[in-house]
Amino acid sequence: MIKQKCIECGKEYNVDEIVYNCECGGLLEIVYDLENLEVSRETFKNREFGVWRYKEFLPVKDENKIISLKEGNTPLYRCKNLEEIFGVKELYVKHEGANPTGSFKDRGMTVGVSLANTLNIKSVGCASTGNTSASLAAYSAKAGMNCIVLLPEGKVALGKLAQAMFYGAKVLEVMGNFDYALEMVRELANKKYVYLLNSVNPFRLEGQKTIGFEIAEQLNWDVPDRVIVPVGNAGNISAIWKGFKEFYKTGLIDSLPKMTGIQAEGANPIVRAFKKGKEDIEPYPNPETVATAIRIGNPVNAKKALRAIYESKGYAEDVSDEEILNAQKLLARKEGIFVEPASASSIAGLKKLLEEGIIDKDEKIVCITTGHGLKDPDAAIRACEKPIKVKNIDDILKIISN
Ligand code: AN7
Repeated sequence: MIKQKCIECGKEYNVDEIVYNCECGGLLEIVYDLENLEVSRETFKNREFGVWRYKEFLPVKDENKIISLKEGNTPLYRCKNLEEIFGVKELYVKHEGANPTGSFKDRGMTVGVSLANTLNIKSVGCASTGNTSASLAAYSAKAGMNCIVLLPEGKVALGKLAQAMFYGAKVLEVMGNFDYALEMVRELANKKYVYLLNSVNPFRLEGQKTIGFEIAEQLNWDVPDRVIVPVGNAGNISAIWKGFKEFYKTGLIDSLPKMTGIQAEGANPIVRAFKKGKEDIEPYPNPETVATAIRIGNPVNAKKALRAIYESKGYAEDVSDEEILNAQKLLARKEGIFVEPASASSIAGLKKLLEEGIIDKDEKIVCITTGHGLKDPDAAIRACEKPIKVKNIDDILKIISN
């Protein structure tokens, strides 16, 4: 039996119950009867790649209810040029920007919106720094649901805003930051105006855990020593860890990676808690960073994320905006991978932790890049020299010969 279970008190809820938190206030997670799950590495072999390849580990069983845009199956790039620059043995980038709407959120939404579909939900909603809204807008459009998204005014990258609008969501700009927008959409959900699809909804994380599954399969079941993840609302790092643990418990893999979370200096409540050895965060009142996707001061999944980091003997570190932008450029110019600023925090974090001696140069490392570079064209253009205007061939020749 698949259940929703409180990570604090253990109280269980059925999959068709609409609850976002336990009555004790704790976060919920989805649990399976893993002991009785009959899977082997061959189970998946002849199936299509993507999130639903791992259906035994997912909570929607009626295939007619599945809303999919063929998410997942993202490339895992071996990054030889960065290996040389950083002096590490084996480095990979798992590029989640290659998903249908350009971020890892699609993995969560295919499961969350499909689950909503099994419940005959008509209206869905979320607060978002941008990517969640773009993804929910797309999946709810395909499902024929109404969609309302609450965005922090003036702080959502242009590509994401364009997506949410174009897929047909009702877009509300909240005069305040993401944390405030999330408070409001949670109130709408509690009053049953919308089904909430932020990552406090544990079904979202079920889709996102397939990042861990894919990494294991793409590396021929030889699990990396470390996975480095950009952290905002802290759902994804929790989800990826859950995925690895489930593959471990069912005997599909025989080791686990150290989960390493990276935040921006201006929005780093999890890093602060980690460095004090705490299980809980103190909300960070006025988050600010160029990486608007992770401009979050009060991450809802902080407890799950901190547990993942402690359990896996991982780490949490913050990086400056300058380090983020430098890493973003380096990844594009040395490996041909264009990611948005938040995504480059995993690369910036790797560099910093190598310099600090926290990460060993002999480790096999996977950095997750969470969103596509085209999401934030303004940030990209700001970081580059202006194009040069030319009138004729002489102008061009002059420039080339300089
Ligand atoms: C590119 O879209 O929170 O730690 O509302 O878009 O799971 O929150 C986005 C988060 C990292 C952080 N990278 O992931 C939203 C939102 C990118 C992101 C994160 C986000 P979580």
